[in-house]
Order: sequence, then C-alpha cells, then structure tokens
Amino acid sequence: MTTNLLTSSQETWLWIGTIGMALGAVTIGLIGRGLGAQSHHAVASFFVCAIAACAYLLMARGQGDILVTQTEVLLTPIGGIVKSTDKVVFVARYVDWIVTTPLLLIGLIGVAIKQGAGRALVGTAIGADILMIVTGLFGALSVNETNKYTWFVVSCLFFLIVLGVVWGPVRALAAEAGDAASLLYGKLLIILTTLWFIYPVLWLLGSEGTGTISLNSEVAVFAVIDLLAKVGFGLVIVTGAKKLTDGEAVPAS
Ligand code: RET
Repeated sequence: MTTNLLTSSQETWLWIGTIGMALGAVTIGLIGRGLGAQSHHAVASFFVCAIAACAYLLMARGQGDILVTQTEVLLTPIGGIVKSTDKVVFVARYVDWIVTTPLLLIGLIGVAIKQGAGRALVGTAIGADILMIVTGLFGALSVNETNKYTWFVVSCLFFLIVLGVVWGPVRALAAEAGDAASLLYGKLLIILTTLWFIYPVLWLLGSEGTGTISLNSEVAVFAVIDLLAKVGFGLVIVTGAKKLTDGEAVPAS
C-alpha cells in the first residue's frame, strides 16, 4: 500500500512543473528543428526538459518522494523514551538533477568550445557536478544534524569546483571562440550562476535543512526555479544558437 504524502498545493505546483517542462521540451524541439547546422545546440536542452517532465509527473503522482524516519531511544531516569523524527525527501528531484545538471553544463560548455578542445574541462565539470548532487542527496537523507551539514558542505565544495571550471578555463575558451559565442556564453553563464545559487539556499531553508520555510513554499519555489533553469535556459541557448556559425563553436562531443 502507498500513502500520498502530498498536500494539494504541492500537487498543483508539481503539475505546473510537469506541464511547463513538457511544453518547454516541445518548444525547444521545434525551435531546434529550424536551426539547421546549429540544431545540435537544442539536443541537450530538449532532453533536460523531457527528463524533468517525467520527474515532475512522478512527483505529482506521489511516486517521487519517500518518508525518512529516524528512531532514537533516549535513556532517562524514568526509563527509555522512544523519539521518532520523520521527513519527506523528494528523491525524484535528485535523480532528475543527476542527469539534467550535466546536460545543462554540456549545453553551456558546448557554446564555448571547439570540437575536441576542452574535453578534460567537460569531464571535470560533469564529475564535480554529479558529486555535488549525490552528496546533496546524502545530506537530504540524513536526519542527524552533523551528517546533514557535513554533506551540505561537501556538496558546496563540488559546486565551487563546477563554478571554477565554467568561470575560469571554459570562459577563456569562449573568449577565443568568436564574438557571438563569447557573448552568448557570458549571458548563459550569468543566468546559470544566478539560478544555481538559489538551490543550496532553498535546500538550507527548506525541509532538507533548517525547515525555516514550509514544504509547500519549497515545492512551489523549486518548481519556478527549475522551469527557469531548464526551459528558460534552454530557450536562451536555442534562440542564441542561430547567431553562431559552425566555424565558431561546436558541441563538446
Ligand atoms: C544541493 C545540496 C546542497 C548543496 C548544493 C546543492 C546544489 C544544487 C544545485 C542544483 C541545480 C539544479 C538544477 C536543476 C535544473 O533544473 C544539491 C541543493 C550546492 C546547484 C539547475
């Protein structure tokens, strides 16, 4: 038997996420078809939205979250007291992020680098990014405060590595890739950095961290930020890719 842990507000926002991501995938796919030689710039963004649409559908149907329970027996002078702590963790979010954040980085870095060049940078950014999400999940699954914040700090360190790569060596490569690529890369970099910084803050304030904001608000804000970071970011790539020429930048593969 399964129990639906969602409130109706959470369910509504998860449906908004599902429909928004699906529409985003279709729009990016259609624009991508009209890009001709630059259509490869639409592939990663299309799949980011398609994968997220599935993850949101899973969560909206109550299949994407789990209840983590920690039971402690506290010994007191009058005997043992059993203390149970519960928290809801949207595991589907992390599964989505493990796949989609590397694809977002591929979309970003693909604007900056010429064929073959910078493969080590792509590998470093993606490796650190996957570890950022996996260790963030370990933190979310931890009920014990020390474990939770240790994983948070580890995840933040990997986040800094990702930012270091995309702001340092990849940006330098983008500067050599021509004006259009460099301009588009700079724009995407600012959008990505601003939006990605919101995730750890929300994690800290939400149910995974301090619980300062309600789970309803957390689900709503995550849905909006996710739509901007995936659909919004993807639309900036596919509309900007029109101005790129094959001589300038091509994807990392
Ligand atoms: C976590 C855990 C706490 C520390 C850090 C985190 C960073 C998460 C990021 C997620 C980005 C997600 C995106 C999804 C796309 O829609 C895992 C919250 C640093 C940066 C862009």
